[in-house]
Amino acid sequence: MSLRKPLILSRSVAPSKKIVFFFPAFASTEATAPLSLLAVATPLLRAGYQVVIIDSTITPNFKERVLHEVKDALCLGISLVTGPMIRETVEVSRAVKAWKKDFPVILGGWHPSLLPLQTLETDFVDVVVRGQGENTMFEVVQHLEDGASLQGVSGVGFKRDGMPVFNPERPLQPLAELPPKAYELADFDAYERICGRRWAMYISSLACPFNCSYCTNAGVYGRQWNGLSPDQVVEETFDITTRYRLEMLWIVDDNFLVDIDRSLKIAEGLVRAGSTFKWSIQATTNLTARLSINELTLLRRSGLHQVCQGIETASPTVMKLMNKDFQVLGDIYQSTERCIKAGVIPSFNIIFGFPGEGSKERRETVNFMMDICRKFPGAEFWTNIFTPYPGSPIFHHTAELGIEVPTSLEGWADYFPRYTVLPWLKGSDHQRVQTMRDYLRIAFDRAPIATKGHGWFAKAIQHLTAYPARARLNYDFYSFPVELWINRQLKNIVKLPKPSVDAKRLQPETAPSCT
Ligand code: B12
Ligand code: SF4
Repeated sequence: MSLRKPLILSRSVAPSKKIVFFFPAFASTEATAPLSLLAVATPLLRAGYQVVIIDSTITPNFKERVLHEVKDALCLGISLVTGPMIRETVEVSRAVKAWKKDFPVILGGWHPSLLPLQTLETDFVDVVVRGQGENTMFEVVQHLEDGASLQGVSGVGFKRDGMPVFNPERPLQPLAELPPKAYELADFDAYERICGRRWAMYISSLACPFNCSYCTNAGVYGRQWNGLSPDQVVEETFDITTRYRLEMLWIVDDNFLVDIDRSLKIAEGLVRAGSTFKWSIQATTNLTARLSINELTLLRRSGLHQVCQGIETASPTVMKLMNKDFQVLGDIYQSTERCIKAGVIPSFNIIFGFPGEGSKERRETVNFMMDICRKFPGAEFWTNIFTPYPGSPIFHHTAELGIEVPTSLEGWADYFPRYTVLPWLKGSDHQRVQTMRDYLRIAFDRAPIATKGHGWFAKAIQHLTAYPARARLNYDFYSFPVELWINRQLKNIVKLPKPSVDAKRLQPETAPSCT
């Protein structure tokens, strides 16, 4: 006899074994299967449920597809992070609710985890899953199938008589205790048609021991770094890349190098296994700096081709404000040199407009970027504008910083570091920084991790505009941006790889997420 409490979500169809997931477009051409949903799918598949994933990036008629698939399904799960993904989340959920008001819509991922109450207060959201979703979603599905209340399912927020109810959080599980991701659900052919590369994401460790003030990581994972054993990583990555003929894996760990010994053992294992795929990692600059040239060479031999690092600022004042005391600029020069020598691309992220960054501090950062790129051709930078994410330490100070934060789920859709306008960086100042960022883009070569770059013609034109762009950055002069105009024209002539099937074009600018 079931001791579970009565229904919270009334259901007018017979229980189904089919679960539909939707992954909204994330405004990047770096397209591959969403790891979050592949993770959540495994326990369901193992228990005999049918799982359908509809990823908007490879499905232009995604709304119709979702509406079609939910007809005989038990529930709809959506994965999202803060920002533009919310737009399609709203569109699809509203369409489903218009079809059947009591069809369960479950939201999971970083945004619902960080703002669970506000998310649950949205009319079309029935359940939010906070934190790791593998076991929580499985239990939610079982309860829905049994017609039971979600009371007692840890990690879940749901509605009772229209009022939000939150169960206690589910304790974090180490990665090694979680099941492998269901890569078999991924349509790698479709993703390849979008971005020109056949690749996947893989995760080998969770969390990060640091607590940068703009980062949400500590808020979710509590700085409790834990990783898979080298043997497991080697075995799984070798298997996935062989089975699905992948040329590349993007290891999305927040800080892959926390255990350097583990990293080197993974490299040794991959060399021994004779692997041929390329892989890229995210790591902090201080840990990359600990790698000797021999160690980097070993990593390179094993396929590592890029280390993505979040420098974020070169101003000592701002670095302190960001709580990045672990970072030493001098070390970055040395490790960049070693990376380039070993054949590993050092790729860096920068945040402009952090509170406390004035024009002097911004100049220090731009000078540093240019110095690195000039001294070490091959090093690359990606820039963003500071955006205080919920869950990050600095988010608690938004009111005193004069930043108005959205008060509803839908309001967060425009929250995106590509465009962020801040009280201290708006109007012509904001425009100037955006133009400067455009010049930084064309001044030095850089390639997105997971899309095929432009051809030789585009590169040649870019090189022609690179030199005047560098001069402008030197003189901090951005009026009459003719080189940017030339580049835009070029983008219109030389198209990115065009998908041959029904795939949707997204904005070409990519924004790798780095530590
Ligand atoms: C890979 C990645 C990307 C890739 C995504 C590629 C792709 N094809 O999916 C790209 C480069 C596009 C990207 C872009 C951005 N990203 Co990003 N990204 C990541 C990264 C490194 C890994 C995500 C991942 O797959 N993790 C592995 C999976 C298994 O974990 P997961 O996603 O957390 O999923 C688990 C739970 O959240 C939950 N869950 C997730 N979805 C669902 C759904 C349901 C129904 C359920 C029940 C559970 C559930 O269960 C899963 C298994 O436990 C994370 C950092 C991180 N540690 O996760 C940042 C992260 C998600 N990104 C972040 C940000 C800020 C961005 C950008 C804004 C960066 C930028 N500068 O532009 C953009 C936004 C893009 C957009 N949506 O509009 C933040 C999000 C913060 C927030 N508040 O939402 C993160 C957390 C980084 C950070 N520490 O700040 N990103
Ligand atoms: S920004 Fe990177 S280094 Fe800093 S806490 Fe987040 S994951 Fe760690």
